Amino acid sequence: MIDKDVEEELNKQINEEMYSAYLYLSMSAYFENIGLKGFANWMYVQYQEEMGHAMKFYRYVQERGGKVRLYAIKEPPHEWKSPLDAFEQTLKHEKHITECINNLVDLAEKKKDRATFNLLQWYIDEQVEEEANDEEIIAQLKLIGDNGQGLLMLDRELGQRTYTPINQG
Ligand code: OFO
Repeated sequence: MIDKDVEEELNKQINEEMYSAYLYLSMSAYFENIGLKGFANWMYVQYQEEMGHAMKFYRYVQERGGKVRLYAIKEPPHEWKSPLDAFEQTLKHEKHITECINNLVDLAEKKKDRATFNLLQWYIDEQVEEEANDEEIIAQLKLIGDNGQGLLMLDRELGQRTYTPINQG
């Protein structure tokens, strides 16, 4: 049986991941509306990944004999100043998620919950990758500046991203 405090924090994290999915789906719509279909694709894949993150926690809580609680998802923004602004907000959000995961690791350690600690290692690696991806795109967008041709080239590249379902345990 899972510790009640751990269960509660994992349920809150399911909500954080669902909000991440909502945020990136909103960004996907924004990019599509401004004619950047490749960026929209990239964000749509990110939305799918976030749903995978939420469901991995969901499955885990159930498997440990806990109770999943689905809290209300807050409304994400629906407009950004520019593609660079959207990706800077994405990185800021991912840093917040990294902090949430680190807090969960601290709690699992405090409670000597080794199974949860083990699960969280996957999320730690995932956060390193996500922050690196966002930083790379931010650097490219800064180099591109006002160059429309460069933006369209990056749009084509981001249009290649495909979703690989994650193992939900
Ligand atoms: Fe973007 O990693 Fe989950 O939230």
